[in-house]
Amino acid sequence: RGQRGMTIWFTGLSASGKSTVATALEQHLLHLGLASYRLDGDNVRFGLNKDLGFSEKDRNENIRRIAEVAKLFADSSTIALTSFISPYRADRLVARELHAAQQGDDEPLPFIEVYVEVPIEVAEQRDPKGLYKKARAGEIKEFTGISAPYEAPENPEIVIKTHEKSVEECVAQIVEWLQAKGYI
Ligand code: GGZ
Repeated sequence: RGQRGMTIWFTGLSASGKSTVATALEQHLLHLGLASYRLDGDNVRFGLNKDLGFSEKDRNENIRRIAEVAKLFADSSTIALTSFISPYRADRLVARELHAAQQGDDEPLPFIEVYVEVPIEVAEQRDPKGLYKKARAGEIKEFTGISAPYEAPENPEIVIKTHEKSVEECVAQIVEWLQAKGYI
């Protein structure tokens, strides 16, 4: 049978390395001949979700729409890679259940949660866009990890630590997991 679609859902703090690892993983999968597509702030928050901000309600809706779109990609036999903070456990569960409830196929669409775990001190030290600094100064309200919550996953399929391993090692860890499960 042909390629299996699925969603690989990255979650973690701002500057944890979600997009960096997702981008490298996408390249790796494409080189293996696997159709992959990455959804991130750059192609979603400025388009489909440009009406949404960072209140709890808006983040709920942001994640709900992203989950629906990822499911469509997965249903089209593509590997959807999402890199959003997705700070609320309940929202990630909604995304997971949406994939599990997939109708019409013989199997549910795999949903693989990848927790990009770094201490907040590391993310704040990196601060590539100066957002933590602004959040500390009160110039950005409701900033995840500073003045808004991040609910760490309790049972993610994969945990990667970008402060302990290189991007290549993190990609290899995910690829090995996918191969061991027979997903790729
Ligand atoms: C968190 C914010 C905020 C606030 C702007 N809190 O590091 P970045 O810049 O490139 O990634 C962050 C991105 C988070 O958007 P998401 O769609 O991933 O968030 S969520 O899943 O919670 O809906 C950060 C920037 O947007 N950013 N304001 N207040 N991150």
